[in-house]
Amino acid sequence: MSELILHHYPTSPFAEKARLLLGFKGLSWRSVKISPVMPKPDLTALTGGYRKTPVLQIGADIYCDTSLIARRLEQEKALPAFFPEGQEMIAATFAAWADSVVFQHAVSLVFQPESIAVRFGHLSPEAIKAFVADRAGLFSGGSATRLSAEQARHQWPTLMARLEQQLEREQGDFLFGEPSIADFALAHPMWFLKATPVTSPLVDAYPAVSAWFARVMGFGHGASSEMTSEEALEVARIATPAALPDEQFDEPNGFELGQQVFIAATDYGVDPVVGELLFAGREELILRREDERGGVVHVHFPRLGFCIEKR
Ligand SMILES: N[C@@H](CCC(=O)N[C@@H](CS)C(=O)NCC(=O)O)C(=O)O
Repeated sequence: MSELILHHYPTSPFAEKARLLLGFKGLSWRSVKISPVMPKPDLTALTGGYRKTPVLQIGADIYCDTSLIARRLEQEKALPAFFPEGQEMIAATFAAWADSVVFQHAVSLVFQPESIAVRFGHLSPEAIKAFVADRAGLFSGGSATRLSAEQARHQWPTLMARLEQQLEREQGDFLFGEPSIADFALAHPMWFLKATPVTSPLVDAYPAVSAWFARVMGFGHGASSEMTSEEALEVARIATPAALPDEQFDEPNGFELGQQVFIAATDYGVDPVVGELLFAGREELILRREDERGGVVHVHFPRLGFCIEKR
């Protein structure tokens, strides 16, 4: 059986989400550290251009986006579930909202000048400049627009008051009683804010949220051991991609299997990946591509938030 390989870096909130997903399932995994800024030649050799963090690799199968990574981990180990029976839609939809709306608030709050000064205080002015330029590139060409810090500060108390009330009144220990993907998607923006004393009070002021956050973090990260990016490429090169899912689905825009297409995220980090469309299902799209170093790989994307274009 192929190992689970997570390509990530320590300070990434979405990587923290993925690490907690692995911890919740009690899985063992290999950890490949990637750069927080472009270029990422060993990662894009596997993905074909997708640059966001994190990426999950299982042999020669590459999974982009934590919403799909969660579904793949659920296949790996069904219980405890991210999508508890009867709550599949509410959990997934809440998670998508937290991953976009709540996360974008957290980004704007963390990137306020007072916060940047502390968070990036250890970096040289040149390194900060390079990071800011990289993130400007990340956000160019997509549908996501940066929320101003002022608007984020203005709206944050409403989001947190609603959350505090939900958690105070909920019978169980988690957002919707038992844990679900919703908890992990909401926890990583809080984790991002809690990283420095400047933004931490934005979470700490809410006791029910703080107690819930501690419970989610308590799932930990599972057991991991380091792997180099060269080793991960070699794993992909010698592996054969997994069999395609067995699902009947009519592709609504008429794309045909075998066709050469581009797939890209629509919000930000919209770098297109070129390949042969192998599978298009309700939740997932799969491209086949060949890389000089990684060999034949299948790159998996969620349907939601990604687009397909004819090559
Ligand atoms: N929808 C994506 C979002 C991932 C994301 O925004 N990751 C950030 C880091 S937290 C990123 O890619 N930043 C740029 C980079 O790492 O190159 C997911 O769920 O995986």
